[in-house]
Amino acid sequence: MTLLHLVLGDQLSHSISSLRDVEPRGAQVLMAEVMAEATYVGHHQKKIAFLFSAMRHFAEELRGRGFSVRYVTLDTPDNSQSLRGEVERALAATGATGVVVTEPGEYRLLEEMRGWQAHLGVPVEIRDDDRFLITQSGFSRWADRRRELRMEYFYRDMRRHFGVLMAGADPEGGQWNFDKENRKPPLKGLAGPRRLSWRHDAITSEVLELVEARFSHHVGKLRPFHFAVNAEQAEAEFEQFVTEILPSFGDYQDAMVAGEPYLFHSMIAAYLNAGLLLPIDVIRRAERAYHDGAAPLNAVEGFIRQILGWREYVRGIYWRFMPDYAGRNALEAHRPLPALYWGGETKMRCLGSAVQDTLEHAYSHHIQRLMVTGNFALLAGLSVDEVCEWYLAVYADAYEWVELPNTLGMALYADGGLMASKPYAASGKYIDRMSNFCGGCAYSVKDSTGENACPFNSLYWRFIAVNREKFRGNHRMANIVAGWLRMDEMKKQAILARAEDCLVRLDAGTL
Ligand code: DLZ
Repeated sequence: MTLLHLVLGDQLSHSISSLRDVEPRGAQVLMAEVMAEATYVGHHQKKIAFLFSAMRHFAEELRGRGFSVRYVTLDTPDNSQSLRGEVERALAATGATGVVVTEPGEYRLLEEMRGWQAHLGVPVEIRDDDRFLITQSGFSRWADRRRELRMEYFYRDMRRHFGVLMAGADPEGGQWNFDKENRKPPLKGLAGPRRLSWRHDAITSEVLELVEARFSHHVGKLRPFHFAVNAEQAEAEFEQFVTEILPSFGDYQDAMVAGEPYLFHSMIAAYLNAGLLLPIDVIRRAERAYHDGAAPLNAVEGFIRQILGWREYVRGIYWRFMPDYAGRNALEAHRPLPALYWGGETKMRCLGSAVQDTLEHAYSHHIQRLMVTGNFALLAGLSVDEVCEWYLAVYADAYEWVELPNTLGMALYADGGLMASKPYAASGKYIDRMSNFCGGCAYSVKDSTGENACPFNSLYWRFIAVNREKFRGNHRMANIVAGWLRMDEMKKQAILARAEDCLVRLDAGTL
C-alpha cells in the first residue's frame, strides 16, 4: 500500500512527523508550489523566493535519500494551484491509497485539511508537529491550571521540564530572567558584524526569475537576495551567530540604530519557522556556548527565552484561542492602514526606517516590530485586521501561528490583556532612549504640541485619553491614566489637537 506524504513549504525538516517511520523506497512524497498559498496574503517577494528555493532544495535532498518526490513547480502545466487539487492529482497519478501530512501552522489550512478525507475518499492522517517542544494538548493542560497565561511562568516550566540553563532545581545564575540587563541603549557608532551571504545556485536563480515574472507586483524588493536556502547554509549562519554575535546579543537586544537592520539579532526565525533549523538544536547549541564560556548568561538566557519560552508560548496561545482570537479587537481599532506602511513617504525617521528595512529585507528586528511599527499602529488605532495582514505578508518568517499572537495580542493589545499585562504603548522618549533615530529626525522628540512635535508623543496621550475607561481596572496603567487626568486642561487640549493633526496628515500621506 503506497501512501502520499505531503510536505508543506514550512515543513522542510527531515525529521518531520509526516515522513517518520517511512522507508524511503516505496514512499511517495508530494511537494507543490501553488498560487493559493502564494497569494492568500500578498507575501513579500523575498519570502516567496526563499520558500520556493528552500522547497526545491529540500525535494532534492529527499531524492538523495531515496524518496520518490513528485515536485510540482508553480509553472507546471495542469498545476491546479491549490494544495487539495495537487493532492487529488497526485493520488490519481501515483495510485496512492491514503495521505499523511503534518498539521499545518495555520488554522485556515487545518480546517480545509479536515475536509479532505470526505472530499478525496481516502484516509487522511494529520500528525502532530513535534518539531515544537510542547504539543497543543500539552499547552492546554498547562493553561487549564491557570487564571492568567503569562509567558514568564510558562517559560520557567519549560526550563524545568527540559532542564535548560538549570543548576539543579534552580535557574542558572540564580535568576530566571536577565531582561533588565538586556536593555542597553546603543553606543555611538554601534554596528553589527557582516553576515554570511550565499551565491545563487541554478535552483535559486530559476526561482528568482519565476518570482520576478509572477510576483513583481507583490510588496518588497526581491534583489539582492541573500537568504540561506537549505539546512546546511542555515546552520552556518546560526554558527556565525553563536560564535561572533551572541555575546553582544543580550546587551543590545532592544537597541535600534539607523542603517543597521540586523545589529546582534540571530536572523534565524525564517529558517526555524520553515524547518531548516530545529528549535531544540539551537537551544542546546546556545546553552553549550554559555557552559563553554563563549557567551555570557544574559545573552544566552535572552536568546533561549525567545525560542523555548516565547515561540512555544505564542503557538500555544494561537491554537488554544483560534478561531475566535483572530476576530478580537478589544480597543476597537479601525483606522485604515496608511500608505506609509507600504513604503509611502513619512518624515518620521524611526518609522520610515523600520518600514524601509522591512521592504528591503523581509525582516526587521523585534524592537522595530514591537516598539516602532507596532507601537505606532497601537497609538494611531490602526485596523487590527489590516495590521495583522501586513505583518503576515511582509516578514519572511511570518505564518499565522506566530504572527497573530505577536501582532494582535502583544503589539496591539487587541486580545484585551490575554497575553500582555499592559499595552506596549510608548511615547517618543522610549525611541529616543533606545535608538539614534531622533537626533536626525524632522520632528522634535522633546515636544508634544505644535507642528514639529514627534507624533508618537501626542498620539501616546491621545491613546491614554481615549482608552482611559478600558484601562481603569489595570493597576499597571493606573498611574499613567492618573497622569493624564491631572494634566493642565490647556495642555491636554493642545496635545489632543496635535494628535488629531497627526492623524489627518497620516491619512493624507504627509506625516
Ligand atoms: C508561505 C507559502 C507559500 C508562499 N507558498 C507555498 C506553496 O506554494 N506551497 C506550500 O506547500 N506552502 C507554501 N507556503 C507555506 C504555507 O502557506 C504554510 O504551510 C501554511 O501557511 C501553514 O503554515
